[in-house]
Amino acid sequence: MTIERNDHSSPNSNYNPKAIEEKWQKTWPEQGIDQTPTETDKPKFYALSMFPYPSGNLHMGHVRNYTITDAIARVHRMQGYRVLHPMGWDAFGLPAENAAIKNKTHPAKWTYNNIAQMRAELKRLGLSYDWNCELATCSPDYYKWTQWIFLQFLQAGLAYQKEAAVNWDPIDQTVLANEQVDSEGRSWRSGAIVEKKKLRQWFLKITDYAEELLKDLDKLTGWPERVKLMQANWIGKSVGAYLEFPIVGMDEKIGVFTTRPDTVYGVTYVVLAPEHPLTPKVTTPERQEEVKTFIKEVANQSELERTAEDKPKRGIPTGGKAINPFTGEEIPIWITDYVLFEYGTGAVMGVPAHDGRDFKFANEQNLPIKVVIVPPENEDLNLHYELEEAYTHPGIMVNSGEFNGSNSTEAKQAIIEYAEEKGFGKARVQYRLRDWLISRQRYWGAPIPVIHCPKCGIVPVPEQDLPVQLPENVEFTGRGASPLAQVESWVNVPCPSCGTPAKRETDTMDTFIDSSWYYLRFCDARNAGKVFDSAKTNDWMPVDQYVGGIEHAILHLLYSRFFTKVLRDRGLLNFDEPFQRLLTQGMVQGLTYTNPQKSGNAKYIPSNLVNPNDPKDPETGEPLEVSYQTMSKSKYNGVAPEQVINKYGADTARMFVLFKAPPEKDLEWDEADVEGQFRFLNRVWRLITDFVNNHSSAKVDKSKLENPESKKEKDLRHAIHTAIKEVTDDLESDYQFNTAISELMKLSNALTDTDCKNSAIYTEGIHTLILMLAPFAPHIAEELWQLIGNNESVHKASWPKCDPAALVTDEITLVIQINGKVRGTIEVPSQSNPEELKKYARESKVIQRFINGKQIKKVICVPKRKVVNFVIE
Ligand code: ANZ
Ligand code: ZN
Repeated sequence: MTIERNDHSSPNSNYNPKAIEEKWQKTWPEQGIDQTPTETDKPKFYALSMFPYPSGNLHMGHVRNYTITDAIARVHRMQGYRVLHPMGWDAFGLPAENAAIKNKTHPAKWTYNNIAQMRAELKRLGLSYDWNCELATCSPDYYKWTQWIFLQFLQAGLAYQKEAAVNWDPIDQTVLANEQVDSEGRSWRSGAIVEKKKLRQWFLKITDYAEELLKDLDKLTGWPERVKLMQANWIGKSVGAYLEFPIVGMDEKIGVFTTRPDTVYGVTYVVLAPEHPLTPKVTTPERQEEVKTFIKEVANQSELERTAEDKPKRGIPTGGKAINPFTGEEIPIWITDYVLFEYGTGAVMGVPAHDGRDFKFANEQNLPIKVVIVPPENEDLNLHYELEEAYTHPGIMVNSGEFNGSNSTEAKQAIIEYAEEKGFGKARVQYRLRDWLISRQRYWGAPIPVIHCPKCGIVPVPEQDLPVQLPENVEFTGRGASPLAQVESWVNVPCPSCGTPAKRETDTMDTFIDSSWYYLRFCDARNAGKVFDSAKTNDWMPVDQYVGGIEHAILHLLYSRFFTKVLRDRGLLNFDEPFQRLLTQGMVQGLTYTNPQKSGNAKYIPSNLVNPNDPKDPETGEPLEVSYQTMSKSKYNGVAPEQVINKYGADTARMFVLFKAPPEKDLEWDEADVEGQFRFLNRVWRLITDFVNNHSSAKVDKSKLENPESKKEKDLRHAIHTAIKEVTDDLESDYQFNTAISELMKLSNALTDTDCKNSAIYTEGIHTLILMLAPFAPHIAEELWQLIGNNESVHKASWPKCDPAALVTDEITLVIQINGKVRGTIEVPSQSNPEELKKYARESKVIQRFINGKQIKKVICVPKRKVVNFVIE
């Protein structure tokens, strides 16, 4: 394979990234360099970036994410793996629909235009994607299978419809999952304060997998601890008891979930969530009005408002009474806002002496406080001592009938057993995780493939009728129900089962469904007859390295893990976890000018309006604060990838984002450092063009390498192989690209400074530098590789191997002591580590002679002073 060289790359010209990058971006696809190999004799490596939402433009966060994954993919190819490195589009979702309302363009048109634009930008970065596996979740040949998977869930009893109080986003006019409401009770997308509304909705039963999703976090040894912790907290496992409190004058009982059955003798009231079906039943006639008013008030509060720590707890008595089955005592039944209907049983036993929240509430409402656990050191201080706050720790039980004197932690189990025996309770495990609400009243998503028949109920769309395609002629108003509901010709269909006139489901699926399985489809992206060929997907999966933003630590990763487990249980997959290793890359931050004087919201000033030497508000002249903050449009601190590529080339942009910070840390965008990388690539360019002009042998004469003639040659070879070792190690230990690139700079300096430019070793050094530059700056590396006379692509070449012999430069003198006294010296390789030094010393003649059968008690090595001391009897 020969490659025509154009003028730009003649050995005498300057580094011209634009020409080089355009040339190779055209040539590589022609040569099929980035295609996924089909042979299976090599170990596999699946490198994946979280696929983007096609918003229209690439931002620096994308550039960083994709460059990291690309470097990882390229290194693995050179290290002998067959690599799958795909890219696609998370292409359904609200912005397309909002754009449609605003600009009167169809969401599909808007989306595909954006995809085309972003694809072109991605291509300019030299990312080694196999574009043959490209997919877009909004395309019918993808969402056909999203729908098919939904039907798998339906068949497995894991998809169901129920009436639910849902999170309603009043701006986007849609329902949101709990995960899409932030900690302030706002919509993750529109920022609106989320309201509660009762609607019939579709759910996926993720709670069936709660325990496995929690337990299997232990298998994810390649995940950041903090992400695993976030998932564990989200799943929120609590171990405790279910206890029943009979209601006075009724047959029914109030079931509560408690993590502290050991406090049951201290219950002084029971609380129902206002929405609890028992609330109206237990309420006495004279209290009905007040209770109704209270229920209405609470209904408008978000979960967050109801449970906020700093807010006073509100509640009222219902007039009804229950009986504590352990004591036989009558206790009042209350309703409060802080007891949530959706958690546990929606009812709580109030133990003010031992629960902080109950303590506050009881004090405010003058409810009795009864101590049943005392600190171990205060055992005799029992009964009615005045608590200043709830005693929430374990201790010794008092006022607790036959359990008095027991250790409260140990008594938990005994109390549960007692309750079980008497028939008023049992052990219970409770998860905070709720079922996943997946229906959206929106157009631009995959239609839920079911038909509602007045006779048969919910009927799945038969597989041969998939996909249920989105109708094209739809009016986008952005109001109320799904726009699909207005398209009568689409909605009205005969029931597939009995033929009766029936109606299609008009809700579409949450887009997080689309992204919960795309990584499986990439393994067999063009399969028209199946969701994927299991053999292929089982071969490539799990993803060996997944790279993406920390913002997906809960939602996307938990849902994907859930999907994998369900599809495994449906017999489609043979593994438990989708992502072997996870790298959450840090944010890209830009220089941010803020005027803090403005009351309320800080005012951000675009940098082009500011003199960096004297930053002032251009309007008011007030001094500005300068900081680094995550790049965003609203802060005017972004840098467009396109600008950087136009000015310096993609290779410089790539080198900069890899060099500036370790991948998981935040990165401060700094033009001076970008220029630094550009200068480095220019130096490499000159170094190698000089080499070509003066030498230009592409082959390394192996026979001359192993026996360097002079000390200088030896030193150079040492520098080369140290670089190989260091770069390889840096990549193996959590992809420390920043230090790897520093090592390349050192190697480049060593090659520049050396006197032995005519030796075979120098040629080896030039080769090594280009090879190791290739994953980071793929275009310049390819150009230089060809320039020194290679025909095959550098990206098909093998990663250089470190020759350990070359790491040994010369010898040093090691002092041998016995009991602190110098007994002799030996020559040892200078690179030896302390263990090796001890070994050399022990094997030396000096020590053999002196020890003479005596026992060595200890060997002390002081590598800095080059001393080994033997302590003998
Ligand atoms: C009595 C008790 C005594 C409790 C005590 C705690 C301490 P986690 O760990 O979050 O699972 N609880 C149960 N269901 C609730 C609901 N729907 N809304 C609000 N609170 C609820 O917490 C479990 C504890 O939270 C339960 O244990 C219950 O209060 C409360 F000294 O029962 B506990
Ligand atoms: Zn029917």
